[in-house]
Amino acid sequence: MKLYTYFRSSAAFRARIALNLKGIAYESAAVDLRAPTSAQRSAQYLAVNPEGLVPVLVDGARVIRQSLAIIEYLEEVHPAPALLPAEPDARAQVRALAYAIACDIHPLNNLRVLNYLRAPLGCDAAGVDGWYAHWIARGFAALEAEVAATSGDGRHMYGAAVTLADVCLVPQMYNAQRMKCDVAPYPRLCAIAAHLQRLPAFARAVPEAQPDAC
Ligand SMILES: N[C@@H](CCC(=O)N[C@@H](CS)C(=O)NCC(=O)O)C(=O)O
Repeated sequence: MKLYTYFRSSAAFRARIALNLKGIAYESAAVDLRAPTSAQRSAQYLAVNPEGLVPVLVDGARVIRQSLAIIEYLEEVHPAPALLPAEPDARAQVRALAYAIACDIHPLNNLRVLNYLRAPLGCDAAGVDGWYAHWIARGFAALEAEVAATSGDGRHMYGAAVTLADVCLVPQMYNAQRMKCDVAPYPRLCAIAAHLQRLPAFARAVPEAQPDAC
């Protein structure tokens, strides 16, 4: 398999964790999102993904966009270890936690959104940082309350095994800390992320361990 990735992309980070958890070897194809390169908007990359976003997974003739679609594809073709529980309500709860991050926090703080705030909207650095921190705080406060009920052991978002929700939390927590957001008000999320970050599949997926890291 081949993964179009960028070391700092949290959506690609999710896909890397899932590939590692499932023990799937893959080749990395780096897409440098930084200006002035902005390779995600090159004609060559837009031919792979017209959305101009990473990650993209290529498996033979299959080209799969969107990190959650990629992870659910991996779940279907490599069911073990499972990232979704077997029981329907539990699956829905895990997806709800994952979507709260991937659909409601991450898109508001994506590179193209932050760039649009800078220009044309004219926000200064403090305004952009404030925007970022605001949406982390709104999202993490809700998740902190939710995991009080869903975590089975204080080390996982749901139950006592790694799920899709954990795969989404770690990159979001990594980015929040990189952006110097105050995460102290979310001790449960911090404890879960601290545990997960030590697992080899998560540790090998971190931005600084990627071949394109610089
Ligand atoms: N919903 C997409 C989001 C992908 C996404 O936003 N990727 C970011 C990096 S984390 C990106 O490629 N940004 C490029 C840009 O904003 O120009 C997914 O889950 O795959």
